[in-house]
Amino acid sequence: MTHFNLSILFILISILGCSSSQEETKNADLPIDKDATTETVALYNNLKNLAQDHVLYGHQDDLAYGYSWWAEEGRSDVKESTGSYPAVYGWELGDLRQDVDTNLDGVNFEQMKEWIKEGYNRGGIITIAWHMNHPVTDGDSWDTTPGVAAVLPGGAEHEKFKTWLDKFAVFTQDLKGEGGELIPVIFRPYHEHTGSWFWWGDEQTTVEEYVTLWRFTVDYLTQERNVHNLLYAYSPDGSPSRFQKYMEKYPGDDYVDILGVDDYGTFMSEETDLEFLSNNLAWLAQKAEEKNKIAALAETGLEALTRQNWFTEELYTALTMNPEAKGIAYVLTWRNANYEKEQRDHFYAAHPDHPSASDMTEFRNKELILFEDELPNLYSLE
Ligand code: BMA
Repeated sequence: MTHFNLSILFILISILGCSSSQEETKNADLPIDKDATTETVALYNNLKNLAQDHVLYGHQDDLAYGYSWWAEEGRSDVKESTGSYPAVYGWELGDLRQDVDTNLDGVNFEQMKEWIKEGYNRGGIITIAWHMNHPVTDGDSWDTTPGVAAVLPGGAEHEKFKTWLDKFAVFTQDLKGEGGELIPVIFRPYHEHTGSWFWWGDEQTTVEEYVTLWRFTVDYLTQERNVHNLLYAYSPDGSPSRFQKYMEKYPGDDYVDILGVDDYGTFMSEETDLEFLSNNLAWLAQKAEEKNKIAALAETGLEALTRQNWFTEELYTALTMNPEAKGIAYVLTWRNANYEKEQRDHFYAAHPDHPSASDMTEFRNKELILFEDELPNLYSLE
């Protein structure tokens, strides 16, 4: 064969070998994982576009339990209060390391996978946080003994730590949609590290340790475990003294897809500083735009909704007071702990008997806010 014919043959093979998924994603922005699955790339691009006009609403543990029920098919406090499931479903992997089948709040991991599939199949977005156990003391994530140095390469618990990441990798590869495709997940590890209540916290960890922990996690999952259905969300605590440290331990643009923030502090006193939160969200949205990434209010809420109109008067105000704040992609309120099980009012979304249900419905009806039944297809680039 002549050199010319060989070249033609090579070009033909290249064209034929280019899968439809590569074709589909070729003009799209890629997340930090350049081998991310087609659906993950689609979610990244679609969420970024949707954020220009909307903010999606999310709720932690929404399908697993509510204030007055536990693991009942189809139920959701959010749906029963507002008429729709949330657009974003948050899940939690604390205790995954142990040989136990439930997480730290009693949610069964196998059932969790089914709820994740259910939410995804309806078009929702999945995000996972991890109150990871203490690698040295075997305590929980609130054990503030410094622990990061021990899990880094060369550290005494590095091998043990890798087995936890392995468990997580296996968990993520079990998440498949109806067509067998991997379900994209927004992974939000080592959160609120500008506070000092976790073993990876501010006082517990140097800049270098935190950055190395984060980068090791991303590299290990993508390169060693071939996990390619994750977007990575960074979410420092956003209270005044802590928001100033937002970039101090930032792992770098090559390691973060979503610039998030967790903020409960704003709503904890009667003197809530909505303007402060609104300005922080505006700053985040602007930073995300500069970096061609996504911004989010990754965790927030008013425990027990003690101010009935919190959704419209406080949360919505924070999302709109500074017009740039609207640029964030989603907001997630924390879980509705089951009262019978936990004997406390630890809930952050309305439940149908709560007086906030109508206010939450009013929030849902705002043009800016999207719940699940208003979502376009987020998993295709068409
Ligand atoms: C916390 C509380 C805890 C819970 C943990 C993980 O903020 O809700 O009760 O165990 O999140 O879900």
